[in-house]
Amino acid sequence: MSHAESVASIKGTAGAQARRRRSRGPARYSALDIFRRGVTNSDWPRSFRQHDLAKSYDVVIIGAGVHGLACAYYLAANHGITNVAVLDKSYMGGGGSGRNTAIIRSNYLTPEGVRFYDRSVVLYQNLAADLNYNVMFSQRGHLTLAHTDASLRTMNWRAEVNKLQGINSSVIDAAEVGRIVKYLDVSDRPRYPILGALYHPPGGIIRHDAVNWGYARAADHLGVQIHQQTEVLGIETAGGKVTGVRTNRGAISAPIVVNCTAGWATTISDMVDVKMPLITHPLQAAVTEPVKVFLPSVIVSGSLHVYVSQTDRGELVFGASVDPYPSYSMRGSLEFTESVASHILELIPSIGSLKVLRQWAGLCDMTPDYSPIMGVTPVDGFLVDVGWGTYGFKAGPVSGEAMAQLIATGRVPEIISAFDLARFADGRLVGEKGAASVGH
Ligand code: PYC
Repeated sequence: MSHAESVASIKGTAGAQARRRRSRGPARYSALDIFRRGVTNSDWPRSFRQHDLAKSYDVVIIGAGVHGLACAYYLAANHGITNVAVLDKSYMGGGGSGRNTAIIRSNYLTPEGVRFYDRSVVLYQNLAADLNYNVMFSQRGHLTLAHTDASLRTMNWRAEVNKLQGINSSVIDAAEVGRIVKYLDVSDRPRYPILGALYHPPGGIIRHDAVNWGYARAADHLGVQIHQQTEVLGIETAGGKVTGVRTNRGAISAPIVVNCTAGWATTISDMVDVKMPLITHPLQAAVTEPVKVFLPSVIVSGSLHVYVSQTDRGELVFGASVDPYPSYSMRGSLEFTESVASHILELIPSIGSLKVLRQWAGLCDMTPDYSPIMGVTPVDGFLVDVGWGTYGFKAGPVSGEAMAQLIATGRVPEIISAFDLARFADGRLVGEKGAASVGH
């Protein structure tokens, strides 16, 4: 069966049942229920169930991060395809989806990128209602500071591309930056004074774990199976088509397998001999003790290699560039802490006595053009949603929606058509390096 034939046979089966389930939605609780469970801390229902591995599924998704979970959710919710397994060799949301700094924005550099990430912003805006789960999306604004004429030029370029796509972004001067964020040093004292910024009011932050939990719960409710601790050891093919996967818990037959991993994207794609132009770098982050909320916006400085936002609990969350060497380490380093601390104090000198509580790293698969690799591959039925670099979490909803549409219809949706694997051979790169939150 080709991908198109698999699609036709899958769609015939579970559609009506899924639509009936969706209309009821996951369980809702009365205020009394929530109070009783909160006080006794018992009897909370599981967000998603455990299952024995079935012998076959219509779709197997590798990677239970936001991309894999969103793909499974939209397959079930939008297309009635529910015989879906999401496999993860570790635990749900334990990779980049639980390690990122939860920044959402669509102020990219290319029209393709802007349109794509903006669809994600729209889906994030409605996500709490869609999933019946509070994902705490706070559109508090996003400022990308410019400290040089060259970066001001890039900010102007991004603002113009954004405006042409109907996205709210503009360049503001240092005085306006100072009015928005009172604690920023906008004087000419620092080594690299702030000259202006790209201001993007729809940008903001979200509770990343809640997004993962919400998608997992809603997908489970619609009949998707999430299998943790289930490692894919091999992908079976016959005559150039996918037929299933081998896991540490047994073999599964499936006509469609989707690679939604980060860090292991090449390991999985190598199983079917599909080569991916990816290099994996760790990206570190850190969080401070909580203090009274004082930072109204996300702040990014490409030149100083630092970004910061404040969570609703009051912690400051910091990040920087990816580590300068390829590695699979997910540990923090002293070099990172020192460099983030020195740069952030140039921007906000008053936080000098705050204590850093934790630091960690996630793995970023960097492509040559900083855009993802999405869609079909030369192996029929083997699809990819990989190569997210430092942009993965913000793209979760739109990627899931588009990949689900591709699986259900057999046609590549326009919104991801520029991100195909073939572009590297054809020389059609979609250069998004200039929209990286910090220089890499
Ligand atoms: O692209 O906004 C971003 C980002 C922040 C942290 C990593 N990437």
